[in-house]
Amino acid sequence: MTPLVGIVMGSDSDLNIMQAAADILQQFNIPIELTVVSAHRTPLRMVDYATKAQQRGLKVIIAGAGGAAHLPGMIASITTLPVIGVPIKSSNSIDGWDSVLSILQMPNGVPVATVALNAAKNAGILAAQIIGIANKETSAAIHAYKTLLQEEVLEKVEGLKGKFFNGYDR
Ligand code: RP5
Repeated sequence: MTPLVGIVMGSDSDLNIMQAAADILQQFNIPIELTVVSAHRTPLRMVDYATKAQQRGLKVIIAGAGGAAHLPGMIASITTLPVIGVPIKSSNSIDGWDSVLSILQMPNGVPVATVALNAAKNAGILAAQIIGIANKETSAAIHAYKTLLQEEVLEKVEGLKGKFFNGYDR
C-alpha cells in the first residue's frame, strides 16, 4: 500500500522517540514509511525527499529532530504537505528547549505544527486526524480511540469515589 504518512528523523538515535508515531498510525491502519533524513548531514537527501513527497502519494509528513532541529522547518519550506514537527530531547540537546524553539518558532508563511517535547504519539494522532478528514474509517478509528480515553478517565473517577467525597454527579 502507498504510504500516506512519511515519518522522518534526523538520526537513528531519534527512533526510540519516533517509534510511538509509527505505532499509533499502524494501530489506526494507516500505511506509513519511516526513514532517516538529516537536514545537516544529508541536506540533498532532505531536499529530494521533500520535493518528491507529494508526488509519491504522501499526505502528511512527521519530522522529528533534536538539538539544532532544522529538519521539520526545512521540509516545510519545500513541500506544500502539512508538516508536523516533533522536538526531541537528544544527546546534543540543552534540555530540549533548543529543539522545541527551533521547530516551533517558524517565520510567517512556513508553518510547522509542533507537538510537545518527545510527543511523537501526538504527532501520529494529529497526522491520523488529517488523514481522517477524507477517510471515514480512519475518522471512526480515532473516534473509538478518544472514547477509550474517556472511559479510562471515568474508570479512575469511579475508583476515587470510594475514597473521597465528590458532589459532582456526572
Ligand atoms: C539531530 O542530532 C538528530 O535529530 C538527533 O536528535 C541529534 C543527535 O544525532 P546523533 O549524533 O545521535 O546521530 O540532528
